[in-house]
Parts: sequence; structure tokens; C-alpha cells
Amino acid sequence: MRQPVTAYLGLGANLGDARGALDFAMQQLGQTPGIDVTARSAYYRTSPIESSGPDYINAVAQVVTQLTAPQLLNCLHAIEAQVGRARPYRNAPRTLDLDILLYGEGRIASPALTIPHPRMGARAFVLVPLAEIAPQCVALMQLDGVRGQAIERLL
Ligand code: A4P
Ligand code: MG
Repeated sequence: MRQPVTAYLGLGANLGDARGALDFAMQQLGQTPGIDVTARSAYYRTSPIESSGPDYINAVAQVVTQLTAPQLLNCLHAIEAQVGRARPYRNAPRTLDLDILLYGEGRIASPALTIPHPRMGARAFVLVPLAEIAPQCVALMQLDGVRGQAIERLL
């Protein structure tokens, strides 16, 4: 059996029942063979960054997985499809977006899969929830750099 790897996933939605979509995704992740959800951040309301439409709900989950990174991405795409994710154009508003932020110490550089996620260091909607559950993964200088981006922790 493969050695388990700790990975961090970004969850986001801003169309329809965004909170419901994140609840569904957390539940589906937990039920997927080879994936254990070991920590999850609070939900955050965030203003769209390089995107449009209503505010987003964002969160980060820590998982321990025996899946390879491409297998994990396939599972994320399958969960997105179940809530009707459409891709009319880049950064379009979406019912659910699931990204792999970090996969152990892994580094992958291909268009289909880039790890660490190439834009995560510039986005409060990733860094703030990630810092909540994995402060060792986020540098203070990175948080300083996104201080101007609107983000509200939800209870
Ligand atoms: N892909 C490559 N690397 C990865 C990875 N590490 N994780 C590929 C997931 N997918 C990865 O993704 C486009 C392609 O990226 C896929 O074919 C996949 O194989 P997508 O989910 O179809 O489209 P996307 O989500 O629009 O693209 P991307 O690049 O993930 O967008 P971003 O940069 O994550 O931005 N504002 C707020 N407030 N909250 C948000 O959640 N999200 C975005 C999306 C923009 N603004 C936002 C938010
Ligand atoms: Mg995505």
C-alpha cells in the first residue's frame, strides 16, 4: 500500500447554495476510499478576486490520502460535477471549486496539475483558512501581502 500523504485542499463556491456545496464536498471527501479528512477550517465569506458574481464561501481541508495527486484531482472533479460545476470561461462564478493546494512536499508542474497551487500565495481566501489549520504552511509575510483582500470568518 502507498504511504499516506497529508494534502491541503481549497474549497470555494459563489453560485447557488454555496455553504451547502461546501458541506456536501466535505461529506463526500470523507466518504471517498483512500481519503480521510483530518482537519477543516471555518467557512469564510470573501470578495471575488479576478472573478465576478456574489461573494464566495471559502474553506480549506486537511486530508490524509493514499491516492496519488492525479487520482486525488480526479476525485475532486467528480465531486464538483455532482453539484453541477460548469466552466463557461476562466474564473467564472462557480457552484463548487476544489483545488489541491499542497500534496505533502510534492512539486508538480504541468497544466493539468500544478502543485503547490500556483496562485495560492497571493490569495487571502486560501492563506487565511490554511493558516487556521496549518500555520506552519503560511509565512507571516504572505499574510501581510494579502491584508487588503476582504475576508470575514463565519461562525
Ligand atoms: N489544475 C492545475 N493544477 C491544479 C491544482 N493544484 N488543483 C488544472 C486543481 N486543479 C488544478 O481548473 C482549471 C484547470 O486547472 C483544471 O483543468 C485542472 O486540471 P478549474 O477548476 O477548471 O478552473 P478554475 O478553478 O477557474 O481554475 P483555477 O486555476 O483553479 O482558478 P483559481 O486561480 O483557483 O481561481 N475569489 C474568491 N474570493 N474565492 C475563490 O474561491 N476562486 C477563483 C479561481 C478566482 N477568484 C476567487 C476564487
Ligand atoms: Mg479549480
